[in-house]
Amino acid sequence: MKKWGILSLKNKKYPKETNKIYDELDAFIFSHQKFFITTHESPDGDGLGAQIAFREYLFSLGKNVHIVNGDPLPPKYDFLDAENIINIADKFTLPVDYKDYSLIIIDTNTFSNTGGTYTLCKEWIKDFFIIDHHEGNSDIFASNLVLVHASSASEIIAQYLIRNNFIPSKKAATALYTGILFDTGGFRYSKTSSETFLVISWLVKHGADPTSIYELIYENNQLATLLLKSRMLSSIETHHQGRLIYMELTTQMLEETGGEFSEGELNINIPLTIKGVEISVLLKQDIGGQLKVSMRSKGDLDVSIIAISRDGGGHKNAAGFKSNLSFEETKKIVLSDLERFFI
Ligand SMILES: [Mn+2]
Repeated sequence: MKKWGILSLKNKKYPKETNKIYDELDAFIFSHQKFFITTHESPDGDGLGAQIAFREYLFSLGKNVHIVNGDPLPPKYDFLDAENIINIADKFTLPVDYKDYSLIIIDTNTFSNTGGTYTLCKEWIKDFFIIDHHEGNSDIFASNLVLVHASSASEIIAQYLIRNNFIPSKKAATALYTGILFDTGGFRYSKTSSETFLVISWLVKHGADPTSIYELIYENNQLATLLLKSRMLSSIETHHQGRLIYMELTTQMLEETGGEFSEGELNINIPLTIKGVEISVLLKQDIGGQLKVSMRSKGDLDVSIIAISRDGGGHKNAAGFKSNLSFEETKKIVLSDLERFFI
């Protein structure tokens, strides 16, 4: 993937290819009037922030826009959707002219990962456009803006809005800031770049308030979240002399603590704070959901290889896949797959 970003745009060496990438999105927007915007199932701060800001941009161009997601947003993001603009696919009434709509998919490169939205649209949607920063290439065949060096989909959208001289409202700036804050783990993960901070500077200039967003995201937890974390930490097993930590998030833990699945998932990052740990693996299942495997790694250990070999996806240091097997069998498989890193 090519170098890109604000710096790149100012650098005469790169304007052609960078603009070409954005030109495709310009062309897609220009050639359609009506849009649904969606993100992956179990939406996170990044997908939500990006779609809220992108909706505002499309509105400013006089387009018809509906956000339609497969799952509700986690309660801690309610502040992003005070006006209730996010629709859930299984409760959404399609407009009569729904066949005139095209679809913009944000923060996943696989249409089927949009869950309920995929079920709602797959039979009749004619045209869709992917805006994403994940590796893996399931549905990248035609129109897309996939920049794997970007910290987040929100960063890509922000860059695009800057490039198109769009001035975001405080609400849109807050949404994008939240997306970047979430996907960079508070500006810590490896794709956090100088360009990330340039975008952040632009967002703060347009009204995103770092202090209040921090408090809303990180100091607004429920007791149930803490109890769920405690149960998950009790499931920890160490392997390979403490270099790999395995953990579980089961439906039983969710039922007994009342914690949210989306909160529990985030605990996968905790084992990486332990000295000497190189890989963290989490087997997780939401109530009524499918068993999923998430992997996090440090440095050059590329866990996306394992995820892609099992029909999943992700980045070098953060990847996952779905499993139709039991917890016990899935655990056996993933631990065996990961042995290659410890030979
Ligand atoms: Mn993301």
